[in-house]
Amino acid sequence: MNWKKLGITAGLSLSLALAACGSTEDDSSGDSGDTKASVGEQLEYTLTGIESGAGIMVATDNALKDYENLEGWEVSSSSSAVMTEQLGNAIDNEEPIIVTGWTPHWKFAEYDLKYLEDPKEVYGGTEHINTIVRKGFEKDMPDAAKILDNFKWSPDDMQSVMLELQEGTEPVKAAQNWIENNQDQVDEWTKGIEDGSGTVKLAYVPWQSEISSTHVISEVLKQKGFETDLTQAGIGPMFQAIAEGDSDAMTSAWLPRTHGDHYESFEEEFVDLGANLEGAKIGLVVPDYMDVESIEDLEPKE
Ligand code: PBE
Repeated sequence: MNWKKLGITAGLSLSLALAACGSTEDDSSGDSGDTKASVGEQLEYTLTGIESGAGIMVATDNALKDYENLEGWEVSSSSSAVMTEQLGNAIDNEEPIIVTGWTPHWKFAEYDLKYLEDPKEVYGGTEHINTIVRKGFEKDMPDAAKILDNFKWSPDDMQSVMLELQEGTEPVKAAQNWIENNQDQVDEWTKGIEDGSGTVKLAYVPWQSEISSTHVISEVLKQKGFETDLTQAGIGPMFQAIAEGDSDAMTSAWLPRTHGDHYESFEEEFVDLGANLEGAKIGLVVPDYMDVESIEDLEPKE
């Protein structure tokens, strides 16, 4: 089956596939004594992906090409929500699963997980998340631009907002809660800046990480008298909106690898204000109980 072609149902039916796979394992162990199905066999050679178009999915396609031992493997595409649901189900049953994962993410607060080593560095090393604004924004709205430029937080900060979103708190409320608990840090971002006016147009991809950063900076701008207008877009269209001046700013450029392609295709057409978060990461993530340490430990499909 070609998982890549299927939408969200692919993610849902994967659990059925896994269940079916479990029983195959039982049958075969009956035949061959204590021979255990390999991780690849148990997973039907499928990595659990997220939305196609995400940087991590592009990197995963590269991993499938670059690692010879991943011959015959595929990545399912569904959504981040389905991925985390499947991860949770697998962990409840102590079953194997390999997901496309990233940091910051609440799953690391919730479960014992590990990144598979990536000796070919297909997923890059440590990443940073940058704030990017349209050309002319700093001139048009210097105070708002200064706040965006000062915005800097840690993976733990972002993870805590993501966890609240996952627990069902509305994004605006989750952002307000974080600000309330971190007012000193926020005061540093707005230090010396007069109350402003006007609307700041923020673009973001509706991933929890981006929902978190965008709502936090939006609430901070609102505290300083600005209005904000939040638009959701895909990652490519988001870069394009900034490049064409339709949006003022975004806080979600994962670099250098994850969104490097988009960054390069619009380079020179926006202003990069630098990192708002250091220590991000993407890769293949598995539960700690799995006996796999490196992408190279996985076996090719027979
Ligand atoms: N993510 C979350 C995105 C960026 C933010 C890692 C899923 C991506 O892969 O493009």
